[in-house]
Amino acid sequence: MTTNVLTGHATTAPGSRSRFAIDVRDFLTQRPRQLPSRYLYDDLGSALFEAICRLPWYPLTRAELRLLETHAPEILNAGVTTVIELGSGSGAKLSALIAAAGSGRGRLDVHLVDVSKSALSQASGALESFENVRILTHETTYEIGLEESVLPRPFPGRRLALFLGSNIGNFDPPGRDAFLGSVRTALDAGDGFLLGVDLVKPERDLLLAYDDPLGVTAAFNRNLLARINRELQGNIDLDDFTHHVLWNEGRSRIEMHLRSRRRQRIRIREADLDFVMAEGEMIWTESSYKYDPPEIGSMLERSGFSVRAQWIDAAGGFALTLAEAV
Ligand code: AVI
Repeated sequence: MTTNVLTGHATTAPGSRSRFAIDVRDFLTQRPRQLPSRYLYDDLGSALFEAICRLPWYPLTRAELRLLETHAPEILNAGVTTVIELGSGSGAKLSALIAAAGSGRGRLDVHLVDVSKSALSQASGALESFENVRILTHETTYEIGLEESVLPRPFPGRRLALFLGSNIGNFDPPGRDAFLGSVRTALDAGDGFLLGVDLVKPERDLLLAYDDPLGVTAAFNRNLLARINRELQGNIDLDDFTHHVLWNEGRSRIEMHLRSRRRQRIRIREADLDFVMAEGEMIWTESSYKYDPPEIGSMLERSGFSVRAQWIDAAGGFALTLAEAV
């Protein structure tokens, strides 16, 4: 089976529309047909994802926030002088962390890395009222942003890289290990890495989180087809596709698909594509891997980190792991 190579949930950078066209062509002609999940996040997709994070059936965001607030003084102790958040989103989590760290925290340089300009300006706004915090933004991919962030070390102290929201779950295992390796390479021994990961939980709860009764996740998924129509001049009738979610227990991942309701011909002019989909045929749009707490420690250790603490939110089935580069 061809693997869906993912680089996180970032919006495509401006001007990369032809990359989108190339990827749509490459991935839709593979078997199984697929689309990279990063393209789910255009403006509407990002707004729908924000709404998902508020749904009662999607506990990840609230669970992670509880853990960040509870353990902030340990996470952001006085030795940390540089924070690098990979995929800053709205900045709400980092704000909560800094606020809850209280007076124990010293002066901070905060690097926000995101491909979305609007996410960076929202996150900068959320952080600007903190004293002794200097904000530096990097409108680029995780990997490039990380390299840029570690270049200047204006004052002594440790760096702390954050990768929250279980974004690691959207990487397939080889991509995940490559990503963790690149984080480790960018950091110095003694620097910290905080990783938020969603845990394996009962199938019923997982399916509800990704196929919510309000249909917000279905809209998030089908919006990818609307984006293809709009940006690449596709002729896809959204009503001809349903949101389909399954728990692949063997691979420990939730899979999101778009299932064709009938045999239909799809034309996407800008991607130079014209093909027929059979009734019931699917387009695989996202994988969301779920882990057990010990597996998180093992993957970090394999990548050159040593686990310093792991905190679990049992109600939300979520783990926050603090590791140190060794
Ligand atoms: C961004 N990412 C961690 C989310 C997840 O849970 O895999 C994306 C998402 N897809 C459907 N709901 C949320």
